[in-house]
Amino acid sequence: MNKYVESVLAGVRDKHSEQPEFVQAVTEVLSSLSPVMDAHPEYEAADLLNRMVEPERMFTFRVVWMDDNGKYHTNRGWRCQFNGAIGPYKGGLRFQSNVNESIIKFLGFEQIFKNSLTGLPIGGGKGGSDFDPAGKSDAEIMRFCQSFITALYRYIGPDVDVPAGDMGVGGREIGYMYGQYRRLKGVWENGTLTGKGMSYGGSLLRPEATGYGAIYYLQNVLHHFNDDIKGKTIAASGYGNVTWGVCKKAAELGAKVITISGRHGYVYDPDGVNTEEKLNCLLEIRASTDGTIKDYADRFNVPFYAGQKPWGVKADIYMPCATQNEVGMEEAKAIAESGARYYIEVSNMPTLNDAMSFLRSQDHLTVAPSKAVNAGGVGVSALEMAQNSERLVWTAEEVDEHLKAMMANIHDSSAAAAEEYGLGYDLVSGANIAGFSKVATAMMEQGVF
Ligand code: 2IT
Repeated sequence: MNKYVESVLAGVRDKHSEQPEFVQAVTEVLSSLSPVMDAHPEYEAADLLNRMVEPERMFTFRVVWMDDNGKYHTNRGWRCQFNGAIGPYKGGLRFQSNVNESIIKFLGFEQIFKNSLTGLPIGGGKGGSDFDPAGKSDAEIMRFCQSFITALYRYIGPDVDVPAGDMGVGGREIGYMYGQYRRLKGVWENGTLTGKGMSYGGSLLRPEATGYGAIYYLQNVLHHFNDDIKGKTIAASGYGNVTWGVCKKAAELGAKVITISGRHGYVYDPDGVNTEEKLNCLLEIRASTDGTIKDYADRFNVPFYAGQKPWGVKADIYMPCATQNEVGMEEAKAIAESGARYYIEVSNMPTLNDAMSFLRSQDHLTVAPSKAVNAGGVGVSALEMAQNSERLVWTAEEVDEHLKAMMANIHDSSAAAAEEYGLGYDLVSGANIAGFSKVATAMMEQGVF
């Protein structure tokens, strides 16, 4: 490993030992950058890597809200404005009880390179709260969102920082946040949030974009091997917005998603999650306050494996779509033994470092990284910003064309970056190098700060 990369990594591990997810994400990216640092000594001279692993700014704030019984609750909110070298900070908000500084920083760090890969002018950011939306009424969600944005509104804006959804934050939450933002600022600045409803400036296809983009990316990988998606079986995890989009596009292209999963276990549906009724069932489970993925198994009379993950099921393609760290060493071994040929990460950082190294070392497996595969989501968010600033609405066909071209470009530029450094068809290193290079160039050109 390049000495400079090694020293920066050692520093991050030392300084942030209490932030394991952040250390993991930094390790994954920096491990790919040795050949770049060898070729560009000027980056070390400018101490570029130490600058990149430190957020430009990050803040926490108090979010107080009242439940339906008149009782007060206090949560913590975060926003990390990690890197603004190529555009306004851009990234989602995650509402989940396990959210902490490490998780927000890992997501923000990933977002820098992901957003760069889209080819659009967006910097990296992320935010959220340790608020748990499960079981909350609509009125409670509204009061929480209003309180959250009251604390944050001074620090965001269409040219400053543009939040969006992530886990626990969908169209409903974005609506309540935009309503409060508009009330506080008294201006029509709908480009300050993305993932909006269509009635006030949302983009067609934004809900589908992450899942559709992942399948388009997969098609590019298959194309590289003269392979085709038609007839393929896909083992996926999760059952949220991203998994839904993956199932929908896979079905349209003649592939079958045969597993989906939740906290309590996984569903095996050999016919595939591919009818309108099945796809809608996912949406219903997500929208209900007490639904679980087992409801799907009961309704469609397919097996449910309580307490288990789908890894090891026989499938052509694996697509983890649930959350970070869902695949450790044990799961990676099961995946390698399953005979699958493609491991396509979708959720942010689903694979632990050692499991990722193991999977990448398997000759029969092609591995693709989440920061490239799931970039269609934030990419269409950037298209939503463009539509908002132009005060017009693109058709679904126009958005889809852009999304397809974007995913092809992300795949091709990653492959080209790996090739340039003599790494062969290495989509993981390639994505890190391609994403890094644009941000590095912008930082160098803008001087030291
Ligand atoms: O992880 C992600 O890229 C997102 N949650 C979407 C971010 C965005 O700004 O659309």
